[in-house]
Amino acid sequence: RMATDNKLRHVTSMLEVPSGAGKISALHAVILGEALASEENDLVFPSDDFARQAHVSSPQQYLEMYKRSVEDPAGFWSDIASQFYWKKKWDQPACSENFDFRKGNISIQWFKGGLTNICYNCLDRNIESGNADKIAIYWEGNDPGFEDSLTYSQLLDRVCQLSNYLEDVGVKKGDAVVIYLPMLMELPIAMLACARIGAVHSVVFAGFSSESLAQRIVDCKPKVVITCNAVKRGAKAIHLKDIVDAAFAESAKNGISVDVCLTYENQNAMKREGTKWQEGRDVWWQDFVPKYPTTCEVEWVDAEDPLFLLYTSGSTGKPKGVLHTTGGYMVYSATTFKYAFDYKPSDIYWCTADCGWITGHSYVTYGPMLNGASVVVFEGTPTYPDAGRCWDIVDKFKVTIFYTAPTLVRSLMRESDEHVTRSSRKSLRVLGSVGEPINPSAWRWFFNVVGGSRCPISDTWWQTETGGVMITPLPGAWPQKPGSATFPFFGVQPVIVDEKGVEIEGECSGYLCVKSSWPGAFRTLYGDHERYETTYFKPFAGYYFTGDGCCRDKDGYHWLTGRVDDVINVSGHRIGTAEVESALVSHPKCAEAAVVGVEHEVKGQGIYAFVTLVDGEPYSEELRKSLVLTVRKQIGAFAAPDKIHWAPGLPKTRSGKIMRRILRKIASKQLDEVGDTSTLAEPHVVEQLIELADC
Ligand code: 6R9
Repeated sequence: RMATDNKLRHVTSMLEVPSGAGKISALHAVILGEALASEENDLVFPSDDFARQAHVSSPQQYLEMYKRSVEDPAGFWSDIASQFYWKKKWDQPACSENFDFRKGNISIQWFKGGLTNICYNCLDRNIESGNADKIAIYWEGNDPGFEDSLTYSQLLDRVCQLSNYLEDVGVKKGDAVVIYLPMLMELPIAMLACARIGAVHSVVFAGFSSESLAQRIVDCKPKVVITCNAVKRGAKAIHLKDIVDAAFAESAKNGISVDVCLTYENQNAMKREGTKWQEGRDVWWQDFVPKYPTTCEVEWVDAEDPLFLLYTSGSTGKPKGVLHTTGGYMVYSATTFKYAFDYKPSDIYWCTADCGWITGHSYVTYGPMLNGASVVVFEGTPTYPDAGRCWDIVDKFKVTIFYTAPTLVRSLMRESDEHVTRSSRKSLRVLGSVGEPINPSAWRWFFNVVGGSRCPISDTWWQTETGGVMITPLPGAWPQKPGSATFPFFGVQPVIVDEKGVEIEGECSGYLCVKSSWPGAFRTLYGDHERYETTYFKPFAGYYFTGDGCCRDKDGYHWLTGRVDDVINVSGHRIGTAEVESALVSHPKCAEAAVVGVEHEVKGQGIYAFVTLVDGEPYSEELRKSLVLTVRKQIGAFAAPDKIHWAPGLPKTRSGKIMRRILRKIASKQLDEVGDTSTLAEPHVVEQLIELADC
């Protein structure tokens, strides 16, 4: 401990803190050491052994790199980008941006004019540098004993066959392809195959309902949808193809039809016999794809050509198609992967996220494969057959880096520690957390019980929109505080602003914004640049607004406090309250609905719905079930309300706006904090709601 304190003080005297580079002044506090020492008990230091071998092994080294990254972003990122293969180098400045809507349209460009291909950089480039026989994917099925693996060269063969097939059925550069698959190896294969030919993939999480899938199909109009017949989740088999068929029927009502539905026969879950089939549109993957050649020309694309679309929830009902482009995303996902997890070529890396979410894009597929990593892909659920499954998998593959979500940590924490301690886990060296704030008690359990008190935890804060990690500890560089995402990644300039959009310095709390672009930033919302500007750049002029609240403590550490908009975070899944409300009101017996998030022990937040029924309809358990079912059907099981609160009326202002602040207090039973209700159109509804709380 003493040694580290001295190290921090020593850094102080050596480091010249530049003025003007905003964030560095906040970091300055940390370097001063005194502030840190006052919270000694809350700090967790990396071991000297870990720090010694880390890519970034001291605050000083971090600060030197960070300083350059914000003072000369183009130079910093160009040096890193040069490590990738470019068919042609960018001929314009590496970065151009307008972050201020008052000066014109928001635009972000990185490496414009450069020609590259992310699939080539993931596969061909690693194979050429001697990794042909290195395992790219270790696949672990839902049921223990089902497993598979692919080396980098085998993966390239599979990807090329699919690329050739897609080209053969008419998919061209810029065309959208929807992928609706569980965590089979075919999922990353399909992503990479699209990227190889310049097609834009849009992966839809296979837990989404047919209606959600249809909504996305209608929005991006794919030529091809890639799916499988069925998947096993725990002991249950789910017919995915039926869901896709229902989505096609729904899309057709909106005049959108899909030419080809490429269906993988997932024999581990179910044989193909009995699958509903539409000749001419539906095609079995196994009958065609393997017949294609295992080499396929690369489509060289501009750095600013789109790579993928990923729909995410916002504060209005319609999901937003977040668009990422190629060059910047490639450089950013690879670099954040390397540093946030201190990745080394000998690591075996496992991220439990599904490729249906951004974490699976950046940290199952692209980031790791750009680094030539061996990645574990797990099809199943972490508690099947029992709560020790994750640690069995860690021991089986000798996983060294394990990246997961706080909700999983909390759910496993409730089970007996024996599920953990029956395994060795000695291969582990770095742990990671993402998706929501990790509460200090879960952090400590993860650190002590899972990581044997020896593995730093990278609590990575970021978003679908940011493409990669934005605020994270670099393991080995900083002493950690359980529950804090710590400091910004290279090139990221987070600021905290007040409600007027004025930057607040030092110890403070407010709205988290970002001041300038980073290569992994999303470039637009598909088909709706105006909504992009309105949602993210207009709330606080001159900044990207994240939608999150954040505190910065006296040492400059960042503590994320959750969403400040109408988005709730259930088990790390983003759900717009408006989406759930519109599903509820589509029920013939529901007149009105208002949804808020409430604290939930395992999920982080639970969904709490206030429902007003159409005139005269009596409450019943049956009706409650049917409302919940409607949400499951329209969005997916993960969005099902935890609680339906019958509401004869909702608290509204005289102008008709629902007062969610009051609903949140009622939902969390903080009745003495309901506050002033005199501005309500009908103040008595609050009492009614309180009376009905336990019905
Ligand atoms: C990567 C991902 C983004 C929202 C984000 C924030 C929350 C994510 C977090 C975190 C605290 C962390 N969030 N990581 N909050 N600490 N380490 O999750 O993307 O699904 O778009 O969600 O998740 O609220 O705004 P996405």
